Parts: sequence; structure tokens; C-alpha cells
Amino acid sequence: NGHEPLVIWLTGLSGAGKSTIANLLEERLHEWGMHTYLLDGDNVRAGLNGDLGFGDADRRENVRRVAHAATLMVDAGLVVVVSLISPFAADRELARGLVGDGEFCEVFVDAPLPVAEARDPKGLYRKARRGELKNFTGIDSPYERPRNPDVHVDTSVLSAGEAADAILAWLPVTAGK
Ligand code: GGZ
Repeated sequence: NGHEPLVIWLTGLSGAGKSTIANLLEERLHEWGMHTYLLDGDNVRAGLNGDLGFGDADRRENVRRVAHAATLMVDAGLVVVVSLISPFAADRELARGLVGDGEFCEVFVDAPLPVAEARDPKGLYRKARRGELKNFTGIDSPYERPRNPDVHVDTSVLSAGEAADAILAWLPVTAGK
């Protein structure tokens, strides 16, 4: 019935469209009567993870804490949408292990770097190219592409709504487990 608690984990570059898709997902899930919570890098870094920066170790800690928070929320019965660059495969696997395989959907929100960079809604890529922002993902900080995501959406081809639909199409598969 698609009402089981789970984590929908969106990973991808800045500007790939994670937050836009996450907000659409929440809207649709609410229409279906589900209780959701969105854990977004921007919000979480303003509070819970306000002590963390963008070095590799801090990103790993960011992902680790969000994975634990998501697990608590799943225990409380929520559908949790996570929107984090989460650049390292090992940390995403740690998140899957914590939450449990059947309750975890890894979504690769994919856009070629030039496309994400051209969007540059906050001008961060521009700053990174100028050397005004260090350790920017895709420029001078790595992003490990998921090898075997549960869902792969290319936002240079799909609209945010189409991407959200592709993700929601995955959900009933989980619900039966
Ligand atoms: C990447 C950065 C950086 C650096 C600030 N590298 O597109 P945004 O602006 O709104 O979302 C990005 C957000 C990334 O935070 P995450 O918590 O998702 O990252 S991670 O999972 O790697 O811990 C971006 C902004 O923060 N931002 N500096 N150097 N993105």
C-alpha cells in the first residue's frame, strides 16, 4: 500500500535538483495521506549540523548524523526524504545499513556537471571557479556517482515532476516487503 515508513535518500551535485524534487515528493506523499519529514542539507546545516563544514570528514559526519536522525524518524513511522550531496559511496551505504535495506531508496539525482553549473542558482559554482569557495563538490571536491542506485533520474532530460513520478513509482515495490 506504499504506507510503510522508509527513507528516500536523494544524492547528487549541487544544482542537480534534489531540493526541488524533494519538495514535490513531499507534496505528493501528503496527497496520499503519508506523514513525511524532509532532512535537507541547507536546513540541517543551519542547526543540528551547524558545527560542520565542507571538508571530507565533516561531510561524512553530516551524512552519518542525518542517517541516524532518519532512522529515528522511520522508527516513528515517517516517510523521510533526505536531500544531501552525500558524495561518498561508503557513507551512503552506511545510511542504508542503519535504516535497513527494505526501507531505503537511494535516488541518484543526476545532472552533468556543466548543466548543474549553468543553473548555479546561488552563484556558488561561479565562486568556486574563481577560487573564492574551496572544496566545492564537482570542482575541487569529489563526488562518487552511485553505481547501483534504486532509482536514477537525469534532470537534464526529465522535469522535476517527471523525476518525482519516477521515484514514486518505486515505492509500491518497497511496501510489500
Ligand atoms: C558543496 C556547498 C559547499 C561546498 C556550500 N560544496 O546547492 P545548495 O548549496 O543549496 O546545496 C549545497 C549544500 C550542500 O550541503 P550538503 O549538506 O548537502 O553537502 S554534503 O552532503 O556533502 O555534506 C550548496 C551548499 O551547501 N554548499 N558550500 N563547498 N556544496
